[in-house]
Amino acid sequence: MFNLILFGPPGSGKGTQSEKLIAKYDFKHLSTGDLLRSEIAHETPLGLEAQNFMDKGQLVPDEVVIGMISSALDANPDAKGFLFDGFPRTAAQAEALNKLLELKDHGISIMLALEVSEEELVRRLLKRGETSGRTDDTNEKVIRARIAEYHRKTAAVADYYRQFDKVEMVKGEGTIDGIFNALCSAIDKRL
Ligand code: B4P
Repeated sequence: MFNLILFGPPGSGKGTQSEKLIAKYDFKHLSTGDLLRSEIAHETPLGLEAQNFMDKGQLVPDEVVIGMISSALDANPDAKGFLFDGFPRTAAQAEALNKLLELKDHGISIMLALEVSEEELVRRLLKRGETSGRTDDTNEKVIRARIAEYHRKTAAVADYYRQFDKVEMVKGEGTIDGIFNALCSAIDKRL
């Protein structure tokens, strides 16, 4: 089983590149952002709780996202590998993921970390906000809060995987296809 984490700040292209990677490698895509937005769209109690955090640019509580990932892993017993997109985002989520994968005798094969400057992130997310209908993309203050939350709680998650030599940094600025090719080369070296 090949399990990949696509990592990076908000707007770094995780969702964009995930779509291309799952088409090429047949990973099962698990995006906590997409799972949360689906709960919001269905107006479930979990979705209503999550929306409060997302609208402020804050991370949703760990127990909520860990529960979602645990159910998604159980629901896909035959997957050849998972692409985790936007998860783990805290040290507690990284530890929980480790335990969940250990139960299946597996681990993380590689973390691909996209690097993008803050001004480019803000520019991309504001642009997406013009058409996406995502409330967390329309307000620059909320976008900057998401980036600050990334530096406060998420960036250090890469250090956790670095100690096991699992991290490959990839420049996340340039053409979408150029970035995709760089991600594929890093994967192919470890497949
Ligand atoms: P996510 O849904 O994970 O999304 P994101 O970080 O905003 O964006 P992503 O990096 O996927 O960017 P994309 O490819 O779309 O998170 C949203 C919220 O959900 C979080 O703030 C948090 O509240 C909550 N959440 C999710 N997971 C959580 C967790 N594990 N724990 C707690 N809370 C959690 O790209 C952005 C834009 O850039 C797009 O418009 C795209 O077209 C454009 N773009 C992409 N690549 C480009 C390129 N090379 N050049 C130019 N533009 C590009």
